[in-house]
This record gives sequence, C-alpha cells and structure tokens, in this order.
Amino acid sequence: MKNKKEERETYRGSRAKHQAEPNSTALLLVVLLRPRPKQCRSEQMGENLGQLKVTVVRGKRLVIRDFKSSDPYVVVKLGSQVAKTKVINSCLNPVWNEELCFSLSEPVGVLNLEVFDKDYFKTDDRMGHAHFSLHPLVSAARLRKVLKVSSGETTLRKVVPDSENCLVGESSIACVDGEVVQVAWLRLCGVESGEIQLKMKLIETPVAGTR
Ligand SMILES: [Ca+2]
Repeated sequence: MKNKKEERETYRGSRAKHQAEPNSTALLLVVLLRPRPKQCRSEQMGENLGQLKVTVVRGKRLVIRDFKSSDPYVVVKLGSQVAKTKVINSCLNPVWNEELCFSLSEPVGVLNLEVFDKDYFKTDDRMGHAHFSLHPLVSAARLRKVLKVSSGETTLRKVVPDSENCLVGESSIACVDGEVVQVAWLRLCGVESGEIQLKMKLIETPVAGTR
C-alpha cells in the first residue's frame, strides 16, 4: 500500500513539475506560430513555351556620353529575367554578337532592352531604351507546327512597326531548319539617335511523346 501511495505521490510530483515548466509548451507555440519562410515565386507563371535566345547583334549611331564616344552595353529584360552584354569601349557602332538566353512562358511578355554607357567613376549613363512584343514570334511558332515546316527556310509572317514594338522597318519571322527566327532593328527611345539589331530564336519545348 505504501508503495502505491508513494507511486501516486511521485506521479503527482512529476505532473506538478511538468505543469510548473511552461518552457517546453512555450517553445512548441513559438515553433507553431512563427512565420513560415516565404516560398520562392516560380518564374514559370504558365505553360512553358521553350527557350528564347536573343542575340544582341550590333548597334549603330549610338549617342555620345563621354567626351567623344561611349562605352556601350545592353541590358535585356523579360519579366523578372535580366541579362546583359559585355561592354565595348569607345564605340558608337558596336558589334556584340552576344547570345542571351531566357525561358519563355505564358503569358507571353514584352522584351525590354536598355543601352548604357559604362562609367567607372560615376553612375552609368543612359543611351536609350526599346521594347518589343514577342506575340508575333510565338504565333509564328504555332503556325510552323500547323504547317509542319521542319527543313529549309520558309517565311512565316512579317511584322510592321507599331506601338507594340520599336521596329525601324518591317521584320520577317522565318523557319530556318526547324527553328523560328526573327531579325529586327529597333529604334532607341528617349535619345537623339541609336538603333539596335536583335536576332531572336525560339527553341520550343518538345511535346512529350512526339518528335
Ligand atoms: Ca563611359
């Protein structure tokens, strides 16, 4: 009997001890109530259309931002994706021929580019900007699928200058050996002069089960 009584006393004692120690409960509450880490927002908002390769080919008649010339480079943006070319020193008609890669997904956005003059002792100067709708390229890629064009060179459509682009003149979209390609000269806005030539290539995501 005495042993059982002792056991009950021990049990009460341990319960009381447990209740007297709120630390573990408080810790559990802290763990449960603490804010969760923010989840990374996915780059892919919708259907993945493939890879967009943008070659910044060249620039011409760019504006002077130093004494006699500029050190231009191009920043290209698609949504939250940003890429830039290397700097070409002291040149107003630079040739970059640099390929920048982006992932393209629905909803199809607008490609934005901005040219800067690299300065080492102050903030880089602006040399103009341009925008370019990717809708015609994507619709031409759909047309290619319907027409089942896969070899040779076929013009799919032409795009004329309008408010959705900064085209200098008409631009052709063609299927070249299975790839959808658009070459365009864009007029820079916000500056006295300057044009940038781009070559865009859409590498479509293969549909499962088809080749
Ligand atoms: Ca400079």
